[in-house]
Amino acid sequence: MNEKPILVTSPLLPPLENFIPYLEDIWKNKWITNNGAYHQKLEKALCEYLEIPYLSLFTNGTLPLITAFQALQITGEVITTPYSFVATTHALWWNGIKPVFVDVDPLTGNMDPDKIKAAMTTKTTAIMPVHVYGNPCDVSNIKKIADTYGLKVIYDAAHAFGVKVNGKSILEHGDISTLSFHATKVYNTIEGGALICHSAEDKQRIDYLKNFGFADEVTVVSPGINSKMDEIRAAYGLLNLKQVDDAIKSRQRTAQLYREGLRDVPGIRYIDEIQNIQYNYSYFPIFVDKDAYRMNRDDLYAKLKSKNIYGRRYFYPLISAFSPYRSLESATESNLPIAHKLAESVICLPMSAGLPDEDVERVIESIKK
Ligand code: T4K
Repeated sequence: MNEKPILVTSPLLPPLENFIPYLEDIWKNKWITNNGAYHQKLEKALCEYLEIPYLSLFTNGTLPLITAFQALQITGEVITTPYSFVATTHALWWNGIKPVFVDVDPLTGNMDPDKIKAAMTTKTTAIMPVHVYGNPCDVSNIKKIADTYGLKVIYDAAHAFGVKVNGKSILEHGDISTLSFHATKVYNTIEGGALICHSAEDKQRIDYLKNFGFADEVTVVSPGINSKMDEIRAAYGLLNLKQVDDAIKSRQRTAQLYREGLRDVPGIRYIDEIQNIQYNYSYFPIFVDKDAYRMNRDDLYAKLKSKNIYGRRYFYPLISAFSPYRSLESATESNLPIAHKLAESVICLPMSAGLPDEDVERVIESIKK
């Protein structure tokens, strides 16, 4: 056999010849980090592209999450989801906040708002949902609960670059949303991320926080961190922004091929699209029902690997199953039955801009056989 490997994803890279003049300019100016010209341009360009007023760039997608809790001075307990990448919960741990896990919606894997109230205690201060795979959370019900009980909402929108509901950015919701621009994401700056807030005052404070807390040369307003994006990655990000629409279109085509190819395969489920949502096609998860498919997820995963097809089990194990968190009361399997079921049945299929149709067909055929 040894057909060529098909990886779960492949980064969107700007054309090298277009990047070189940007590098020459940076070399000439000798301004390579600390809110340089490319950094400022990229913040502005991203606000325009995403149709949001305030965005602060960060060096990755984990630090804006950590900073969000600092900025909002959140303490005590935060209600969150176990069905995500581990950075989501680590952001609470780094702030000395206790995570309280609640179960998820069986169709999307997003936090189930009906589970929030029962998880609240006198120490609850905020809710941290995740738009998993770029599928929007039930933002209106989450807002209702947050408003009723005076809780903040911080959305981990790492997967939700460019996603819209009824023509409006999903990033408008919550007190803060954060993005990841990691190499594996729909839009990347190699490593990178952003924090989206809703006022100039909040952005100002967040910009202080990501620069050690400096408000000016002699004033530190709070114990900030260093999370500034450098000029080289900001320039790279400007170039990638020019091709992200085409990249999303290409991913959409792949998603369409998977949908058509896998529609009638017994025991294989994928997440249906909803009409009023503009998706970014960041991931293509399938969920394997071992009885109907007559093979369990891990066997299919191994079978695909043996054919040089590398899906990934995002998000298995659940965050609540990892050693730092598994002794929490909310981490028990009986509290999170749906999250466990999804984590044990999911495989994210290969998905990247420019993935050749014949590779997609090879994945489909391997699942069908
Ligand atoms: N919140 C959520 C919900 C997240 O999903 C993430 C990150 C974060 C927060 C934190 O954001 P960051 O701090 O990371 O910006 C990946 C990513 O490292 C991570 O960013 C992402 N979520 C997570 C879901 O997936 P791995 O360990 O699966 O990546 P890795 O290195 O195994 O790469 C996967 C595949 O991508 C490789 O098999 C091939 C391809 N690849 C990867 C890289 C890095 C390339 O072709 N080239 C590359 O340079 O974590």
